[in-house]
Amino acid sequence: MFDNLQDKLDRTFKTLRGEAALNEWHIDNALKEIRVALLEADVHFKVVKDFTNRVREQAVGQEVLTAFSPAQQVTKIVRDELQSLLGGNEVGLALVGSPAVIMMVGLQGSGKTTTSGKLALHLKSRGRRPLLVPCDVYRPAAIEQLRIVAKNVGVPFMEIGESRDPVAIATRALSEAKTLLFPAGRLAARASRGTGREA
Ligand SMILES: Nc1nc2c(ncn2[C@@H]2O[C@H](COP(=O)(O)OP(=O)(O)OP(=O)(O)O)[C@@H](O)[C@H]2O)c(=O)[nH]1
Ligand SMILES: [Mg+2]
Repeated sequence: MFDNLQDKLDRTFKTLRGEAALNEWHIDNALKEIRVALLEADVHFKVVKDFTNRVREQAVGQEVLTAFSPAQQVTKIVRDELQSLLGGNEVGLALVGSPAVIMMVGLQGSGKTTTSGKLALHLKSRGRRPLLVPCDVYRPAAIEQLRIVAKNVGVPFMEIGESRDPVAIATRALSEAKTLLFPAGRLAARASRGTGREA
């Protein structure tokens, strides 16, 4: 998704680079491309609208800095705005405890299951060992969906059997995750050493 966005932005900036001076027409054309690129990258249309408005305002109203070409200036504005759109600074995922627990909460259909799969894949690629656990016990299809997602991203999935008690499921998930992280031998060794820090 981001590769596609990058390609599109690169192409837009390349077109601008050929211009000695940028007028509103150039900027609007570039923004049209950027708008499509962001929408295709799944950015909400209101966010896209605000974003392109902010870029346009700055690009049109800016003073001409002779050290930079007009295209470079527009590129910088877009870059700065994109960075602030994404929150300004990079903030890592706060994973606390071992096992670290992430609970997905959200309205129906807001993307909890899909995001769980993406997160699991991301964390797996960073060397963590995620376990996906369904605590939505009211819809059998939700459990099945998470099972399929887990299989697709290649991470373990905890079967909940007949249990319909989310607290009991979550409690068991913690101990299952511990067993996954610290198989029997290692768990016993840790207990006898009585060490504090966990992986
Ligand atoms: N465009 C887009 N669609 C998404 C995204 N994440 C999820 N979806 C889609 O939104 C729909 C609902 O996603 P789910 O992950 O099932 O959402 P959920 O919150 O688990 O839904 P419930 O379990 O029914 O409450 C699915 O059709 C997903 O493919 C996303 O980032 N972008
Ligand atoms: Mg779901």
